[in-house]
Amino acid sequence: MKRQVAATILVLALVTLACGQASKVITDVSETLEATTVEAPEESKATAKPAATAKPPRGDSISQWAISAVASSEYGASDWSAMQATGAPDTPECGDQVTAWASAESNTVEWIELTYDTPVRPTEVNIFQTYNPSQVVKVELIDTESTYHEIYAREPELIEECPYVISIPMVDFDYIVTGIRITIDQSVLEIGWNEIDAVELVGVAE
Ligand SMILES: [Ca+2]
Repeated sequence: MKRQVAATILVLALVTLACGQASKVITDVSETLEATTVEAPEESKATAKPAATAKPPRGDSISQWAISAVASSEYGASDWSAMQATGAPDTPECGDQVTAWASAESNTVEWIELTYDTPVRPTEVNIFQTYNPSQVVKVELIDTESTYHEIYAREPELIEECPYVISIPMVDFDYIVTGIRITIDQSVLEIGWNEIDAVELVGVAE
C-alpha cells in the first residue's frame, strides 16, 4: 500500500514537473511572440508609406476672397465701391464704413458680382455684411460657362446681429465656379444700405 502511494506521489510529481516545463515553454513562446510583434508595426508602417502616396490625388479644399467685382451701382468710385467687397474682411466694426460695398441709393434693388482666381467645385459661400443685414434676397454661383445657378433665395429680414455672416453650405454641387452674384433688396425694410465687406468662396480645386 505504501509503495502504491509513493508511486502515485512520484507520478504526480513528474506530471507537475512536466506541466511546469510546458508552461515555461509556452511563456518563452509568448515572449518570443511579443518580441516579434513589437517590431512588426515599424515594418508595416514602412510599407504603408509608399501605398499612401500611391493613392489618386484628390483636390484640395481652398478658401478664397474675390479678386474683382462689379455692381449695379456704387456709392463712390473708391470708398464704398464694389472693389471694397473684394479681399478678406477689413471693416473693423458694424457701421456705415468706406471699406464695404454700398449702392448709390439706400432704398433700391441692387446686385454685385464677384470674381475669384481659382475655379472650384464649391462647398460653402460666406457673405460678410457690416451694415443693415440682411437684405440679401438672392445668391447665384457663376460657373465656367457663365451660367448662373441660384443657391439662396429669401425675403429681406431684420437681423439685429451686426456684423452678420450668411453661410450657405452646398452638398453635391456639380459645377465649377469662378464667380458669385448677390442681389439685395433695400426697398422693403426701409432701414438703409445693406453693406457687404467681403465674400468668401470655399471649394475643392479641380
Ligand atoms: Ca472690405
